[in-house]
Amino acid sequence: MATDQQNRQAKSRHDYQPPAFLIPTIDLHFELDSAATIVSSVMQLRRQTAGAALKLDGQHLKLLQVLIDNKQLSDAQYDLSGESLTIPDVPDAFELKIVTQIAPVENTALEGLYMAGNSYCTQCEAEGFRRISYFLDRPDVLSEYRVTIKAAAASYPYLLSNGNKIAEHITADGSRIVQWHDPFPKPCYLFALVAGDYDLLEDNFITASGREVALQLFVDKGQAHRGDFALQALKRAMRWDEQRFNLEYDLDIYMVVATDFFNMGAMENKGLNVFNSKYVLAETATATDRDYFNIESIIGHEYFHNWTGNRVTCQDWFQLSLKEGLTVFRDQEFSADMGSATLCRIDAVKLIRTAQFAEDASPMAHPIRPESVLEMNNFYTVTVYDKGAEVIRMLQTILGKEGFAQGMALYLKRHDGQAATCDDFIRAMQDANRYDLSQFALWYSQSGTTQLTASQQYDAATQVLTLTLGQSTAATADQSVKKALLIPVRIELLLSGNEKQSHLLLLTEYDQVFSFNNISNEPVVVWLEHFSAPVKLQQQSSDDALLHIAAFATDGVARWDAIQQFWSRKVAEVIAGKNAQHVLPPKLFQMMQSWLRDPGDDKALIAELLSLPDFETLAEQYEQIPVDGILSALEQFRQIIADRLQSDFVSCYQQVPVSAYQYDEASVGNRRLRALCLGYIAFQHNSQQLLQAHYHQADNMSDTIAALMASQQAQTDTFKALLADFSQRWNSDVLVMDKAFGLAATQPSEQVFTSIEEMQSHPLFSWKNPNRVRALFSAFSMRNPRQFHSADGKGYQLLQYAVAKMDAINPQVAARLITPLLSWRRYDESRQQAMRNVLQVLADSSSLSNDVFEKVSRSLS
Ligand code: 0A1
Ligand code: ZN
Repeated sequence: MATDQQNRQAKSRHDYQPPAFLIPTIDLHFELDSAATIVSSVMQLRRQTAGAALKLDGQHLKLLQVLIDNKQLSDAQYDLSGESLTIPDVPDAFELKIVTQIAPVENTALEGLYMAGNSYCTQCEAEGFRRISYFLDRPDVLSEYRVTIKAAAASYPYLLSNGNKIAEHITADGSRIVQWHDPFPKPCYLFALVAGDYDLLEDNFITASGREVALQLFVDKGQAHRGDFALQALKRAMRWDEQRFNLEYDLDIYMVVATDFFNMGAMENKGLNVFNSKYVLAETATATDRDYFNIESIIGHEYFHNWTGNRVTCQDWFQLSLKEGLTVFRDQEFSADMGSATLCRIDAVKLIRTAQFAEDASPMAHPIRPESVLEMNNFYTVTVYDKGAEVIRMLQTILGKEGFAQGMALYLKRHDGQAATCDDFIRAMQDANRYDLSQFALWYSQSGTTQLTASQQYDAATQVLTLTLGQSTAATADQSVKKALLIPVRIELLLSGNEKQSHLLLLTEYDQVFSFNNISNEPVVVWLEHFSAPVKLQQQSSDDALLHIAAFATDGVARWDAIQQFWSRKVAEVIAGKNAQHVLPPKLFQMMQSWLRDPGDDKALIAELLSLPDFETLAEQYEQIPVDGILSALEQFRQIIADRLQSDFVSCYQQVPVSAYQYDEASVGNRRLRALCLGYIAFQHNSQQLLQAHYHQADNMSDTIAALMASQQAQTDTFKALLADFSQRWNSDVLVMDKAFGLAATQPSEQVFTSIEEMQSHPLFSWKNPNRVRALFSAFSMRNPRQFHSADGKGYQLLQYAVAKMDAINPQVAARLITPLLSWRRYDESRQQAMRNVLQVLADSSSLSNDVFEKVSRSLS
């Protein structure tokens, strides 16, 4: 590791100390200027800890003035070393005024106040407020905010901040001055400011208790026609939270701003959400079904944070899952109620089985409540968010929907207006239900993926069924000793003659036996129905039993799961040297054929049942990932299926109804199944015409993308022509060009390297925009296993180039980009070498950010 002068000090959860001072009110003044914004902050402070000096956080700030109770301090009265402002001698209660100057135009990290094109925008979570002014930048310091913004009136018609607008006027010299007041005390990470010229969409919502809330959606000029879906989704989310959890919105206005410059998906700032525009803007011609789904779910997510995150926030950042796991769970429940619950669940399960299991097996493994953090931005992870949501879901499974809702109500009542902990949440659930959750709480402190082993024994004479469950969790990079967890295992028994039984088993020991009497015949057991716990399942069932489950289980997720497990077994057999043709039983094809011939109403599920598992899911079944073996097995199976069921794919494709675009469950299912068929048909030599027709006849982006992806995956000549046409047609629309970048970057052929090179000089590509960089490079490293893992190491070098370049611009995005390289130990000797080499090059660089440093150093140690 290069010697570094920086102060890189990881923090531990156990070192938490309450703040030495509180800041009940803050009055902020902004004079906006892209190169020299003046921020003046007037705060009331109250001492909590006797004798303590006042130490405020600050980064990249030019300090102009410090005053205590209106008296200016001399340089000798404070210390500005490191990234803080320390004032040793302060009274117990006083007014502190701080004036700083910042340069939004130089802020390419997009944390704090930055320029998003011609607009000003902020992002303060997790620790961005310290780039705006000196402050106690921690979530347990809650203040009431008054904000005044001044900017040139003509260029900035909208000057926005949290809460209610209380005044607006234009001065004689043409400045606009707007004042905001947020009555709800909040931590500074929820502060937001936006200034710009936008198109505005307006609507309103009447809450259950009859209050009217103004809804305002701000989008870039010319984009108003793409805003309606998000606005409607917001209203659905508001209604849903009232109905499901009895939670009403609390301010008179709710604003959403869409920006193309954003590090993440969106941000729940009180009353003023900021969204990555790809999660707001949609119209039939530009947005896929997946885009519509994401918009609804993220609009819901940010809205639901108003209670789980804002009204009750986190004591410290180690508690992040308190708001994120819970809010992801809430948005998943919302999405399930709005569309296909089965498909939502399948999506969530895929994410856990790919990215989350991979994270558990990586040097960055951590519990949903991390113990040690160098750079907080590195812990907005799939573990904290999505495994966190699984943990909440298990609570609901154990306590029941009603019991869970009571726990939620108690939690919100107890902690409204406070900064709480994960333990507070568990305690509320426990108290509301009089249920001992002490063992369950281990899910918060234990990292790693638990292996569940399941077997069955049936005694025909006594009619007793005995089920045996076992759990074990291997040591992870961060933790060696693992205890037995409380694991809710939902099962279904498929008996003869269509008889079925459902049970919930609570596994509390390492090994446990469950007996069932009066079972008239040996059932097929569906284990872990609906993925009732985020674990890896090893079951002793036969191939036949898996196919039986795929055909007959009640739960669609369980059906899909069974066939996924079936394929993963078959892939393993081929890797072990068996012939791909021979390992597939005729029964499999009969079943697939019957689905294609009579797909019924749930066509989206049928499309999932007919899909092979993806590379990333299969990879997680292996400690050492056999890259070439998995890819080759998948390719063989895909060709075999395409050949064997060729005519069925064609007739199903022709029979699925096509109608003018609508985003609803049935039409989404139709498009998905047609796209699935097209994907297999593309592997026939004579498919070119159909691919072209699908592309040219498409009246919506889902169908367009389906044609592009099918021709891309089958490596047809058509792909090049279609992508050229597509890029030409949309060459001035960034939102769609991101899809073109993604398609270029996921080509399975070596051509990908040239394409990525070319796309970097596209007029719309910019290293300063995270969406562009992710569209090209994350797509390549995370969705193009064939070329990313190219045996000559070219893929790794390309990613290293992108990470190094990005780290100087936007460390947070750079650190996310590097993820696939961290797990180098899981590949074969020569790939290990190639990956380690590029990591070492990064480690040797003298100017690494904390973000990238934390990951590279954990990976190489
Ligand atoms: N709290 C937001 C996600 C978010 C986190 C960090 C950010 O910048 C570092 C931005 C957004 C959410 O869960 O939606
Ligand atoms: Zn969130």
